[in-house]
Amino acid sequence: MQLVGMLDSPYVRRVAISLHSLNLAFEHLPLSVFRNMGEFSEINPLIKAPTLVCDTGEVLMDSTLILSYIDKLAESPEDNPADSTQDNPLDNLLDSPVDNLLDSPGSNSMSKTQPLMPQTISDYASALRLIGLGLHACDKTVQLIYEKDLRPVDKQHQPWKDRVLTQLTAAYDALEASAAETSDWLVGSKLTQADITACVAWQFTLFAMPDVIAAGRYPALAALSRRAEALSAFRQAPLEENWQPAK
Ligand SMILES: N[C@@H](CCC(=O)N[C@@H](CS)C(=O)NCC(=O)O)C(=O)O
Repeated sequence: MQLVGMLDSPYVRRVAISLHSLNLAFEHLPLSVFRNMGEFSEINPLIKAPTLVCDTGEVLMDSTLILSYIDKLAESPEDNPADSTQDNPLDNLLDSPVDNLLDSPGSNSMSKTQPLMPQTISDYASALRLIGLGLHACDKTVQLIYEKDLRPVDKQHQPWKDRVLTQLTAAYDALEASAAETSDWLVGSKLTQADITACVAWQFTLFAMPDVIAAGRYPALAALSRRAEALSAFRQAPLEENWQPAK
């Protein structure tokens, strides 16, 4: 299985972290949708990151669809031998928050994986809501980047940027409220896709558009992000080389 795309894309990074958390073996091809268009389009002519090339040859797009595939894959271990070179996902999922801060690449006593989506319908709905907020924050940050970097200055439209910023802030306000309600992970006592997506979004915005969000207004989200970024699954998928998560 190959994951195509750079980890400075939050959509690629949430997939990579999920694959590490689920202990699924994959090859990462860090191709840029801008700088490596030719090579990318040979794999996926739509040039969309993330792209996942399945072992069956099927080419998938869209992080949420890819995650739905890999959740299914993790449920069928006979189809997908766990990668023995990777960390035990239970390090991430079952340890206490304090232990999670201490987990180190190298522990490796894989027995079984925990799904990244909660099992009960109410927790499942809570996770979907939070994932929606995190994805919205990613989408709005990307819109601001494209407006700033791709559109000529004289074509930029301030009312549009203001609208996008309002939407971005609303997403982080809602995530902060949810993070402040729990002293554990966002949904229950185990890391879920809600935590992965929210924390990936948060670091992406701070990295790509550091001036648009008043980070100090989001202490609970920042604390959640610190715990998440300390996990081996997150550390194995840094946003870029030598990158350090914002505190
Ligand atoms: N909803 C998609 C968004 C993916 C996305 O927008 N990826 C960006 C990279 S961050 C991309 O491929 N941009 C190139 C383009 O859209 O032309 C997902 O969740 O995967």
